Amino acid sequence: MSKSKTPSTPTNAKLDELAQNREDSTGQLLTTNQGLRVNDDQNSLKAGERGPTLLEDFILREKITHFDHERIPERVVHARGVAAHGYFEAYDTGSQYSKADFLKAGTRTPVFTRFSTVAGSRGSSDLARDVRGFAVKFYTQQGVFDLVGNNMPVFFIQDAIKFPDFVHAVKPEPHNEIPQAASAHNTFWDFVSINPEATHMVLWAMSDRAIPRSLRMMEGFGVHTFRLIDAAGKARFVKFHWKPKLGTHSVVWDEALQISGKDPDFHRRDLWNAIEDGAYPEWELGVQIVEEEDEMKFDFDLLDATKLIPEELVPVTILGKMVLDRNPDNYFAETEQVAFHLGHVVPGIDFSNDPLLQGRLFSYTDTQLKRLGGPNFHEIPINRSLSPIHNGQRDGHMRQQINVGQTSYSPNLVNDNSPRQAKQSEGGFASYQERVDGNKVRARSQSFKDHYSQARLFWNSQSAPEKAHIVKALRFELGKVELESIRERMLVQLSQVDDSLASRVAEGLGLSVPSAKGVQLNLAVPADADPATYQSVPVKDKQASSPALSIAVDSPINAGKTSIATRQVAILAADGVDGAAIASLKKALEAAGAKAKLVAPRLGQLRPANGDTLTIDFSLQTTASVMFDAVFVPGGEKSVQTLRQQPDAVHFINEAYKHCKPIAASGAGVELLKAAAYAGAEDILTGDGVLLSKDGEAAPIDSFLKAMAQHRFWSREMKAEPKV
Ligand code: HDD
Repeated sequence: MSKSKTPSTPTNAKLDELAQNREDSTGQLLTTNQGLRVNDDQNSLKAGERGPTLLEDFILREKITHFDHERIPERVVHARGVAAHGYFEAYDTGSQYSKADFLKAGTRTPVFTRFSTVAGSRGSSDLARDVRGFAVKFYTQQGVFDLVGNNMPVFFIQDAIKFPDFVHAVKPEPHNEIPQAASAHNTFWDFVSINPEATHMVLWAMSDRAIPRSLRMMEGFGVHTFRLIDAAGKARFVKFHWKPKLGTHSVVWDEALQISGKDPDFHRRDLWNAIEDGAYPEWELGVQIVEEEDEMKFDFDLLDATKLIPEELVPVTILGKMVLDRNPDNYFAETEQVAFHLGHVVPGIDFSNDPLLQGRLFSYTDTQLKRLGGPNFHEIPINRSLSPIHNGQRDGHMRQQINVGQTSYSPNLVNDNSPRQAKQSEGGFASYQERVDGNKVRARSQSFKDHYSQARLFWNSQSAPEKAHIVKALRFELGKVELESIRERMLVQLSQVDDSLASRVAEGLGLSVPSAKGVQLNLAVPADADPATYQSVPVKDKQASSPALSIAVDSPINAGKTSIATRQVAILAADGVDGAAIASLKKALEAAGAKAKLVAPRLGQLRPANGDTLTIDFSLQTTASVMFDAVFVPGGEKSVQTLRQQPDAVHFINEAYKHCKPIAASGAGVELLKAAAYAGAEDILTGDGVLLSKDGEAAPIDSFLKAMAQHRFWSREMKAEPKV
């Protein structure tokens, strides 16, 4: 149940403005929508107690009619999402690059941020293998600015005209609407196997980035090249980045599959709880800046959304931070009705000619018209700008504003030409005057045609465990593909990236990598086209790898981010457990901002050996190891004996070990670990990230906390991987 907001709940100008639309029924009398107090809401109006219901019953009709109309179309993509309020605070770096007011040092701007998966329906699981949407609405003093990005810096296609095809291919297949929220099916892989421009993004989607541990632990990217315009009118190209304070971390695929069953709301719940607990998620916003004169200096095109700028070539300049500090009051009113659009910009921010971006500039308003039912969606409270709105736009469904006066046209003399155009010096938006000249063509620039170099850069930049995860993901996904021809063509695509990648995937599929000779890898061109016009242009790799692309614990993204704040630890216990060990672990975890939860064979009160009582948080039936980051088994002969008799307790350890999580045990707790050793994990007691203390010794708390900062111990699973 949602906690009521206390007066100390953080607020900001947007939240204050929303207050006029909030309704709180606490202590109130029931009314109709007309404010009429209702005397009986349990019985419809009938002709006699056992007679037919009367048409006269306006109360029944109002209630049922409203109910019948409750649903609106879900978003055609990014249907499943979760959002939170917060603020963006600018550092002193932004003003030299952009005249946007919200980037002036110290300025605090309210934001509403929505995270989403892409392919699944509104009710699908949070842990689908998928790209995550990362959309931020800034309520600036100069109007709304939306940064509508993803948690991956590139995209599947280069031109917006292909978006409906791509989405149709990844969504459930049209004849039977299977599978839900999954790319592991024929049509997705058919599409990407003949659209080589997707190859780079496919590797991202098969990587650990597609199964985040938490929405609070993922990066965000604006993907396209945008422009920042400074006060003197000078433009620079930029790529936007969000860097999470808690580092970038993922779960493993087997874990994701199980979380989807045990708690499909895992990410949603995690975000909600963190904010309710005051552990406010935080990201820094940064930009990679490219001077206009350097536009052509790269071996890829800045306008091509399937390419990233390696951070080693152009480092990220941090402009400010975003803190999410308040959950919405109402999911539908806020999270569902929020309407993002790339075309919501403020002076100081402008576009590039990226053809994917250009098409998006059309799509977002168009989709809101359908989804939210008309042109007044900007008046819905969550979408309302904080800066005043004055123009000649009038009427339409559900108009809220009551525009006074005789004129709704411009220019006019009847009302002294009001509202008049704003000069740039008054904050008027003027598009950047880029010089453009060219023939009207339907074409793709030759500079967009290298589809493999950056896919290879990404692959080369992954640590050995990350590579192993990509291989396994491809084996899983292609294993679900029913047509062998698609599997084979994908192997050819992968062999263009890296031979070992292709052969490792092929082995799992029981195939060998076919020769690329004669295979048409790009079907998005006429069959009789000259291959030179569509084949990938090989670029001599200037950069073999980009450490910034890895999310290994020692990668630059995670450097120095050793906090274990908000991590969840399961303490497995039964009656007779060593209460002192639990107390000291809880104390240490609390001090580090992490959470300890007591998991026992049943709910209720636990009776430790020292005579205390402790409240059990979960029974073994109501939770599972996949809900936690680490596990601790305290000693206490009786407790451990009980747990050893419980298959769920043994499985809990077994699974946590398999998912490479830190495990600690003190005293007799080690016996439960021994019972959990499975084939391939006989050395569970000596595995990396397993911390033990003998009877009479203190629990290995310090080393356990340090191990948690390592996130996972991939060496355990790497033992089973062939050396490459
Ligand atoms: Fe999109 C929603 C991100 C390409 C058309 N998109 C949507 C959302 C995000 C993105 C985060 C959810 C917004 C929310 O939370 O309400 N989309 C991206 C990124 C892209 C991208 C990072 C590539 C770089 N999108 C893209 C293209 C098109 C669209 C090429 C169409 C030509 N996207 C839409 C849409 C959606 C949408 C159909 C569905 C719901 C909505 O807009 O409001 O208009």
